[in-house]
Amino acid sequence: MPIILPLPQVSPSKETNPLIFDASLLQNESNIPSQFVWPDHEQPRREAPSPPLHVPPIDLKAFFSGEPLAVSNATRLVNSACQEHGFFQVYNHGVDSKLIDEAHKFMNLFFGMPLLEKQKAQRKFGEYCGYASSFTNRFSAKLPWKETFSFRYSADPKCSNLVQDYFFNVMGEDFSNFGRVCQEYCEAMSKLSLDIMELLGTSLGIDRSHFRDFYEENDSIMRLNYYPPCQKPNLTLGTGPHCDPTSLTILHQDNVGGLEVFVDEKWHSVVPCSEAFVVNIGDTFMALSNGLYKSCLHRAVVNSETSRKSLAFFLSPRMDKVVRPPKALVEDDSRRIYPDFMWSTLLEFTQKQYRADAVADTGIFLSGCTIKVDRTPIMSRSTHKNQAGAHSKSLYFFPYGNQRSGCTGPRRGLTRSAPDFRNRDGPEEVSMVTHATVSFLRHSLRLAPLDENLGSAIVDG
Ligand SMILES: O=C(O)CCC(=O)C(=O)O
Repeated sequence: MPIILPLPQVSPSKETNPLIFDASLLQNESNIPSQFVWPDHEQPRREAPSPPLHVPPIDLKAFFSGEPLAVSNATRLVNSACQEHGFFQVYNHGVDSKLIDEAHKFMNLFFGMPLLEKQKAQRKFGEYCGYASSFTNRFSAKLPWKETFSFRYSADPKCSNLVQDYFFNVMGEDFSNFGRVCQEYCEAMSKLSLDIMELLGTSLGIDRSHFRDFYEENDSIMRLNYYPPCQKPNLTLGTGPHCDPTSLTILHQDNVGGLEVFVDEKWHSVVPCSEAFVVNIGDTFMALSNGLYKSCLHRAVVNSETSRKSLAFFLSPRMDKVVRPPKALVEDDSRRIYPDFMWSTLLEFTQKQYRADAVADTGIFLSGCTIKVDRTPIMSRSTHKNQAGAHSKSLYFFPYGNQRSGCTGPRRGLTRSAPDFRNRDGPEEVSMVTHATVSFLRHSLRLAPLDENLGSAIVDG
């Protein structure tokens, strides 16, 4: 049975030799197509299993009891984990275990369907919602060994049935139960994320309702990840190394294991626990905390025996919210690390111009105020003013790890340092710079021969 077949055109300009990722065929193949083979230095091959990461378990019920010792334990653990790597777990979280089981059950049914059925919900180029099988129609190298199904959730009361309606509209009536379960699951995640925002606010010493209020009407993304078995698991990755551009990720993984986090120059595994959710800080919250809490590089590995599933809820603010740290986090040190921006701007950028899991290797990386493509500076502080046409010494780009957190790329020497720009000039100029520089980035990246790297961080990461 052939594995590589022509795909119907989705985005004509990009598809000269597309593949089809049909898990039912590929999972038994002893030779995987070369497009799934990652470069040597990014392959997960290893003699010994990755050491487990200490991901502190936080008892949310105890935190909300208000009992002083429980509160101080929870905030201390969260504070140190978030400053170090940004990962912790929550248990006693109040989410009904039956709902979680149902979501896993429907996921199994969905991903077990024939490819053509799943493709009814095929994600379109530049969008983040829909079914994607390994992004074979988008990229031609370093393909992830996975299928995903992503959809939007909004906590705005005007969008109360968004998820359910989406399922109905793209998949038809037969999927209304699946849609209902996903709607309920997203509502539970939205509620849980607001609780976690109280915990994060308290741990940062700010008003506990500050972040809860900020995310009250969140406009988030839910993604179902399915990783089929792979006969060459040491050559490929289920999800390439990336940081989440969103605010907070709440992940429920089944008991197979595969999530890994890059800390202290090494990959560490996150041991599954079905009663807990794994929570990690994303780039947007990193900016909101003025860089105090880290968004850290992570990836998912696959194995030869068992398929693996995870459900990821990516909390994001309402599109028009301005991401700006609370005063209490900047008043001692007036040096802001990131400029103001709106989530909608970053989302668009990540969808259209950027492939998160390719950055470590392929040469788009940021160092101080210089953007380099294939190690050639394309923009630096000194040239920025003319090229971008913006009156500023700042450079817009996104938090991408930080030296202090040890979040460096998997290959030594490619430092993912937080941009060394400072906002001392007030919001007006900064927002102008934000727009100008985003346009500049788009322009530059389009000109650069980097088609492979343009894509969706949200979905491909
Ligand atoms: O499946 C996992 O464990 C990780 C998923 C992930 O990092 C993502 O979906 O962005």
